[in-house]
Amino acid sequence: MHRVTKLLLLLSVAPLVVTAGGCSRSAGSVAPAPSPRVTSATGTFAAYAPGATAVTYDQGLVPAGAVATVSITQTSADSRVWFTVAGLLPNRGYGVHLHMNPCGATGADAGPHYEHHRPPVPPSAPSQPVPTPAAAPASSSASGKASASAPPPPSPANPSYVNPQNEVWLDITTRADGRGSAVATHPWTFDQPPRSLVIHATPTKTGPADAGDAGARVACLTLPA
Ligand SMILES: [Cu+2]
Repeated sequence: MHRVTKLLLLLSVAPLVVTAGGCSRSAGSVAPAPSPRVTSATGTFAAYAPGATAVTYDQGLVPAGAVATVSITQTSADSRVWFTVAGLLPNRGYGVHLHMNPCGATGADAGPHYEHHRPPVPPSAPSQPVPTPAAAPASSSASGKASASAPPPPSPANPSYVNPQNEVWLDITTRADGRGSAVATHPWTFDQPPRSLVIHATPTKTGPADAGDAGARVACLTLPA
């Protein structure tokens, strides 16, 4: 009986204590949402010079004087990249991506694509047409072509990793006036800062063997660190 009484007492007091501690200044003190972080760069393309922000490597495709702007906005949970350009060839497709390194004397200096660390689960692709051995009955492991259990490793041309969900692709088709723009949004933020935007000669491919390939790097805009 004693124990029961004590227990009841405790139970009836505990909520009071919690309430008393928890209700201080609760009204009107909603934590302000963190303001989005914005990184942006604008540049006028010209032949390479040390320290240049915007470099054209092929003035036939990205004429000197073309102007590009990129703006990256990140909240705590997602990101949005906006790209606009003027002064390119009219009615033409270009591949555009964020890359890891600042621009340099050659297109290669921009390094690889920015690739998000946590690749999305490969889409449950309509199972790759498994070559059905025409008449050969159960050739077991003889075909040697990998049991389907292991996930595909990341590779420069693996569409499971090199895709616009896992990287930042901003391909454009210019209008008749040579302007173009693109927006890419992702449900993640950058775990490393991309340092450049690269314009390629052709639209980005997505095939199993050539995912991410967009031809020559014809121009580059350096982003601030
Ligand atoms: Cu690229």
